[in-house]
Amino acid sequence: MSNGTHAELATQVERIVASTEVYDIHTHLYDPAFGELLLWGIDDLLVYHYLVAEAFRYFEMPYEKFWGLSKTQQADLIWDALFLKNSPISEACRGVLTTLNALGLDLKRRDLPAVRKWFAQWKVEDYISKCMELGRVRRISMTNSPFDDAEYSVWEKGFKRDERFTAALRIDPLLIAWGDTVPILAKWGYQVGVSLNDKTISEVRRFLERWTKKIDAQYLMVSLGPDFDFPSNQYSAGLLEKGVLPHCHDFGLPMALMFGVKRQVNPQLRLAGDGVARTKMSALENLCARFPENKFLVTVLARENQHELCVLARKFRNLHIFGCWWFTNIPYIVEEMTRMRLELVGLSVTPQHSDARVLDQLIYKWQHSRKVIARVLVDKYADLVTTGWQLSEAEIKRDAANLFGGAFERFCGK
Ligand code: RAT
Ligand code: ZN
Repeated sequence: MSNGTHAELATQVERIVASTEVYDIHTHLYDPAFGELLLWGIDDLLVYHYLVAEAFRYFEMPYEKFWGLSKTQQADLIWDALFLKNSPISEACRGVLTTLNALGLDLKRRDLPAVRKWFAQWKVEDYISKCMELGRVRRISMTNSPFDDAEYSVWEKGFKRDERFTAALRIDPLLIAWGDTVPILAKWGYQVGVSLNDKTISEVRRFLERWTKKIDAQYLMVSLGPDFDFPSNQYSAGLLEKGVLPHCHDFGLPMALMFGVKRQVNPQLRLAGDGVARTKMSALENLCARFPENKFLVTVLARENQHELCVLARKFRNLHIFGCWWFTNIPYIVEEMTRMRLELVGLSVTPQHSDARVLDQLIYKWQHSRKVIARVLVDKYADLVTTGWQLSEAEIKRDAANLFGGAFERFCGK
């Protein structure tokens, strides 16, 4: 067994990483049964909130004027500002081009109407397969919220599931806006009050049980802001401790905690208006220690928290790190985070999820991430090879499969 020259090793690793199919463990995509909730196509690619935030740096119009325009008009303005009047070098802009190029469109022409025409001939069912094939994605985890009216009615009506889409039960309103959520739960027939007494907790658990079963949730999830602390007298801490984590434990499901979003720093930007703030990582440390029988899937948004997160993963095997999320999903930081994780934790991590909101984004998010992950792996393997250690093709494939969903499935106990 020999890994050959450095160039040969690099080619081998890049080939394996490029072809390993991934379980994309966090997206905002939907089973096609959800109809229009599944976004796809050029206009949705262009009005992605990552691009909206960038485009407003060039726009001079009032925010409300932009929001009053049709999706096509908004897309036209973004194309003009971010692709024509300036070179599209940001990661989110580059992503549109990677996607169109992979789909076989001619970018030299810069012809948006022709691109729209090309998309118009697709049927969504075929297009899902096309995007999954180009991104080499085998499964897609949705983000499913019973608190979203459009989604709620589809689940309540029932539908035949597309096996490629798995569900994750998102419960942000329950944990971070408890006061507003109590009347919603009451309207649905749960006997809850604001105070977290035994009756309320058992009703919260009845709600969680119903939705976990209804959607066949693979994990539960929440995004927590910078003020979250544990233990504390916050409702979120109390609900996690008394209701959500016991529920996860009984159903053998991980709880995904996404830390570090500072919501609505600029509400005029709507979905694009959230920011970042550092997280008190002692809260996570306390959760991992206090609930050793629970599993925590964790990603953090602040670059400054990444090292602490890796150290915590070394201390707690009930903690699984995933993804380079949102503002950290730029090649420069993905590389830094991936190196740090592999060097400090090893292969029991999930380096990336796509967070795709538009189906087509699976293509670029995975192409871009694979490139960086391969680069880091080549370096790490090359260091081993200099010691005399050799890696078989099967071993490299095993490692890649773990990084692209295998480690996650093992952590979940699947
Ligand atoms: O990355 C994003 O698209 C954000 O808007 C959020 O949705 C984030 O991913 C989340 O799941 O809260
Ligand atoms: Zn997300």
